[in-house]
Amino acid sequence: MITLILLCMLADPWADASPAVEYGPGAGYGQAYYPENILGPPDPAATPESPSFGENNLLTLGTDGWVVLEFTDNSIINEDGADFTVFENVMDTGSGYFQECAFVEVSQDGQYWIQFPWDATTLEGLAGVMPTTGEDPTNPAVSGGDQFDLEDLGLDWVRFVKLTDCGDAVSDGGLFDLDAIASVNWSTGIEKSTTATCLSVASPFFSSFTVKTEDTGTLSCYTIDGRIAGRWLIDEQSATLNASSLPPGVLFFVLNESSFPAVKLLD
Ligand SMILES: [Ca+2]
Ligand SMILES: [Ca+2]
Ligand SMILES: [Ca+2]
Ligand SMILES: [Ca+2]
Repeated sequence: MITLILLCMLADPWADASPAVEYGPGAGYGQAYYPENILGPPDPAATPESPSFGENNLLTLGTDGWVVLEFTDNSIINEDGADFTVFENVMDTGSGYFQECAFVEVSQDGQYWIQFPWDATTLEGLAGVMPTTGEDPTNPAVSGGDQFDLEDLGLDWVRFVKLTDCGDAVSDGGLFDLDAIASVNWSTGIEKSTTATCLSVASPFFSSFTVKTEDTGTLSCYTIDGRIAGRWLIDEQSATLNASSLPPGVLFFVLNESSFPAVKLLD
């Protein structure tokens, strides 16, 4: 069995990409700045009394509109307490909060989604409820925004978050304006393991990796077109190797090729 743990040195806790969006009626605000205005940290100038504004900071989804955010250099993982925070431009008006809400779903593969349970009366389980403080966005004790705990869904980790404007399902102030999502508990490692002698990896962003194997021997790395990209002698059951010379794209790692069935090409 080989286990590869791929580590990225340049990871951050923020959402890194937005692979899909569908706007609803009333959308438009912030579209010229999408997706940069919903990636990275929340607006550092935001306070409860003077929340974020400006199309470079916010994206309005429109009635029933939705957007998917992807974490490509980190995963959100389940550890004690809240695991990520969603920031909207909720305003403290002095007589209450002006709230525009969204449903929150998470996914490991971007295909299968699980929604956080929500309550239309208390707004619990929705995003767009609590204002942003401007303090450390990765610390739920001070950050404000709306926290979500993967424990509630029985998930160990996710890499996608989907926000859907509540439309008419919730009696709120209007249209949800997304500022950012911050991971609270996160990991830069992506673990792949196999009981076979070969596994493939499609991530070009890792800068080092750890190999764990029950067998020692020679680990070879090939590109998808069969060129050798790296070869290492694994003489301990755990070794950390530098990946900086590996090309991007799909890579195949084979432990002890002699144990790999030979293929003969016919011409
Ligand atoms: Ca990130
Ligand atoms: Ca948790
Ligand atoms: Ca708003
Ligand atoms: Ca933003």
